Amino acid sequence: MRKTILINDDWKFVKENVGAEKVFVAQGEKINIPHTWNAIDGQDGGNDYYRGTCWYGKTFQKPELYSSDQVYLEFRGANSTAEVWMNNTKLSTHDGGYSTFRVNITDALEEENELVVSVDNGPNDRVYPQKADFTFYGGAYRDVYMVIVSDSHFDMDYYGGSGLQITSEINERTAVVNLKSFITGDAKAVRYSIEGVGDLEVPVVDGVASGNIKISEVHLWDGVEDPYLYEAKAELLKEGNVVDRIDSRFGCRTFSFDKDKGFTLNGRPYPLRGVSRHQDRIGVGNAITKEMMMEDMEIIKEIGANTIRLAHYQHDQYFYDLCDEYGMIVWAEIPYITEHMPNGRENTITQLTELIVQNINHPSIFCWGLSNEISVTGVTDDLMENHKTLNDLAHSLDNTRPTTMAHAFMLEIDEPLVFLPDIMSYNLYYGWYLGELTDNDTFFDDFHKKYPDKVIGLAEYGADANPRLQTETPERGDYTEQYQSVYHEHMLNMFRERPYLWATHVWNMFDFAADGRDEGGENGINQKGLVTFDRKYKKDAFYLYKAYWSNEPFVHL
Ligand code: GCB
Repeated sequence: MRKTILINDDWKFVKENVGAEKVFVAQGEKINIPHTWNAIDGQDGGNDYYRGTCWYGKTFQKPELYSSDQVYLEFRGANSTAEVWMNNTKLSTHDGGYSTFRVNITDALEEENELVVSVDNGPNDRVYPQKADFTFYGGAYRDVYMVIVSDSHFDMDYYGGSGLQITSEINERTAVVNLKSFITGDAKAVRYSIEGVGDLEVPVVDGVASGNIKISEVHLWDGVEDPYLYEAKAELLKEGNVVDRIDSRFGCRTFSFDKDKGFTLNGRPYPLRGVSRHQDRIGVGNAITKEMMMEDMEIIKEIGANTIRLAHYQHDQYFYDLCDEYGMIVWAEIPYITEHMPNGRENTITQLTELIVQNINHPSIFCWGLSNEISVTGVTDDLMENHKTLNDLAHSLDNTRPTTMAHAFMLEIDEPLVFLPDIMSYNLYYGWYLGELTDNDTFFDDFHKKYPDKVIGLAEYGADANPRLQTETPERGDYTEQYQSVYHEHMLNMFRERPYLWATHVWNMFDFAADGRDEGGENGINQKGLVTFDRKYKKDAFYLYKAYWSNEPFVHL
């Protein structure tokens, strides 16, 4: 039976590129994971934070195993390239700093083991992201697990997917739930069950087991009002015994993106008004805890948002879980951002595959984001081809959700790239970086007039505000809380008259580190958050949104 052991504690860390064999000799600093080496220097401005290779090491005794057991290490996120070594043998390399990856260490195990992991956040031309307005904190900054399974098991190599994929089709009050697993080894059958509904045994054919369970009178997953989750279980059977088991939650819902009504959920218009989230926070960078994630979610709930764009990369599994539980409508995306790199095509493909395969069961996810502002340095044939590949890939891995993109304002609305994804959005900053606030209105009016049949949304909009800067005469570019509020009040009123927008996402819920910045009285921080980087101070614009979005009466003292 599967055993999952958290192995975050008691690692050694060396902040220089010493090489695998020297990590323990060098007597590294004792640390626990989650860990980043840029917690401070990635947040202090100057764009001079350490980007390179550092080393993590850990010794451990061989766990108790049956002879045919398989042992995997599971890293939930190491930014951005990780190499895993066991007892001086390199076992694998993973490119991409925000997705889960697994390594089979079974054959390398000895009685006493030295596990060594190099993590590199240095620049290169093949792994995304390389250029963007946020700090690329290096490190093994999410949980690490050891997973022990018997030789027959639900697939651990399937891009780090859970080995169980759940989709549902809903007709009237009945849902037909498809459960599908990928299996390693020679087990012959899988028993699926949905708690409170029923179960079903199916054979394994060519490494795949698939079956449908019907739910009559389905309880829908219905957004923030009623995010109902079902519990599914898959048991792998060999000679009558259960040899592996995985659990997954899922939700049943229908939705559409309509050119006139915007987003509809379970048959009714469901206006999406929301925020974007970067994961990092002051002092710890991206090495955040579950409590911090929960705090973020509570703040997002308090403001009354019903959708989150999880920018600009794959977020922690725990955060997607929270989105399921809180009923958030999620835009999930890969960090294919700012500048297309011809040598990075392969990486966009693996990152998108990992995003989708690892997250396909989350009912909160409603679209897959292919890229962000990728056209700022021009739309080349190579970029276009790559997007076609990604768009097709997303459809082939998941035919239940649309693809989307966040376009830069300078991408002409007639460019073929605009309409490449199923639904699309623009990032607009009129009234902040350039132009007038009313240019936002005009942009959408012109677009809608020209393309009334196309579904469009607003993926980003915002203005920086430093709470230490206050004024009675707010003006664009002054970094005051007052201007931030003027800006957002205009946008809120603009949305009211344009119900066709499929979603709007404030940039950003929280201030975040962008070490290249030095402006508005702060170093290294993008201050477009409605809440400060330490989550301690809610800016005036936070309360503005709360007044517009939340049903609760409140007094802001
Ligand atoms: C954008 C980017 C985002 C930046 C934001 C800004 O369009 O997509 O990553 O942080 O603008 O604040 O300038």
